[in-house]
Amino acid sequence: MRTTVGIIGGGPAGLLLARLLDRAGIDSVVLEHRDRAYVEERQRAGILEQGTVDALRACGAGERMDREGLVHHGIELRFDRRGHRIDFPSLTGGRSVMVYAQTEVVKDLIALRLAEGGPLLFEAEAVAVEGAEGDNPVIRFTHEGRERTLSCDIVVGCDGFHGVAREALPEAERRVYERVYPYSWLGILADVPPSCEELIYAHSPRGFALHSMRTPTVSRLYLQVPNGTDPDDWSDERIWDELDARFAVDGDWRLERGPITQKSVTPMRSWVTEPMRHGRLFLAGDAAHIVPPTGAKGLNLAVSDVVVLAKALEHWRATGSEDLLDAYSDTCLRRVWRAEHFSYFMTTALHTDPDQSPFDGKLQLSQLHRIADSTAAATELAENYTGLPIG
Ligand code: RFL
Ligand code: PHB
Repeated sequence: MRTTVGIIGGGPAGLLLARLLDRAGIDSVVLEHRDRAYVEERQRAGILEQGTVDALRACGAGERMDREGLVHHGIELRFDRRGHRIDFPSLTGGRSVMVYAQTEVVKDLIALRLAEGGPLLFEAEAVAVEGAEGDNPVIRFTHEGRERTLSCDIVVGCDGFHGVAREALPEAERRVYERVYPYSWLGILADVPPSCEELIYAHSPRGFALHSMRTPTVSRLYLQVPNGTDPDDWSDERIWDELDARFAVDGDWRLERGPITQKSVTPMRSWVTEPMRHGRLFLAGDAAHIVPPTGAKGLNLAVSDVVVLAKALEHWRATGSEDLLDAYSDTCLRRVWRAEHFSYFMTTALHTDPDQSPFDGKLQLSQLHRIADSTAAATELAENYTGLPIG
């Protein structure tokens, strides 16, 4: 097999890149390790930044999102038993976010690729990238029980945190930056209408909680739990009781309960590998960087990486110039590090570190009050949350 751009991974990064290349008339092949149902049902992100929404619309993948997605103009920060609303449009010159699940973005992009685009192979596992230093890199992969190779002009590793593409970057050239947090998230999906119109990020003496949503009838909620927590140790009743305790406010507010349909635990990590390119191999999305989910940035970073890369590839095909490809890693990393800082900030401001002192707890509350009381501090949060322009 031969193609111009070989894409490893059919998550949001790989699928969107393939769509952007289809639209630019550049052929590509997507290799996805898992089957279609697995990729379409994997529960993950829920918040799309303005730039992500714009990018999906611009490539013709925004039709169902515009019909079913929920536009949100703010979030609530809840602490000291009170809610404080952060209004995005007034603080950012009109920006907002969209609640539209990653599962739905992935379904839309897969449907478009299969209907209008080049090959997308499921259950095709890349095992190695070879020859990234030359003009003809090759992906070795297995599909339908056979070992195969895909020859490419360019290879893009969109294969997530556990992928193989970045192994092809020489050890001596790779730098890794990492922080692991001393807590995880227990996430649930529940068949109950959300108890709020906008997301609630709650700081409480018992730990962090987040109220999010998927649709007007499905709620998504998260609880900070210790690392190593087994979700089976948390009965449905225990989960609702703990959510109740962490969201408690003075005054009228009730958390509606309903049947829990999914439960899982996710560890929290910040992690960046640099550079995001080696020769003809490029990395995008979680293959190059991970953020803790508190800032809702992971999917949005995957989208901004591939928007930058698709433009650079288009420029290279049209002019033969590698200028934008050469700039790719630095262009992306600037945005990546901003999102890393914001995600770290949101995480450490809102979670209770098991080793934190009463002094640390007081500083956290002071920081949260500052955001609630100061337009400057709230603007800083709103600009980061709604996302910087891509490019
Ligand atoms: P993905 O989605 O991990 O996709 C990688 C794909 O590569 C495949 N793969 C391979 N294919 C072929 N050969 C191999 N050797 C392969 N190895 C792996 C995998 O099967 C998979 O299909 O990475 P991508 O595309 O970079 O997308 C990144 C996002 O998925 C991720 O950053 C977000 O989900 C993070 N995230 C959130 N991001 C947001 O922007 N907003 C949010 O609200 C948000 N909430 C979240 C999140 C992540 C969470 N978890 C579970 C980590 C909430 C949670 C709980
Ligand atoms: C989600 O809806 O899954 C979600 C929302 C906001 C976050 C993280 C996850 O910060």
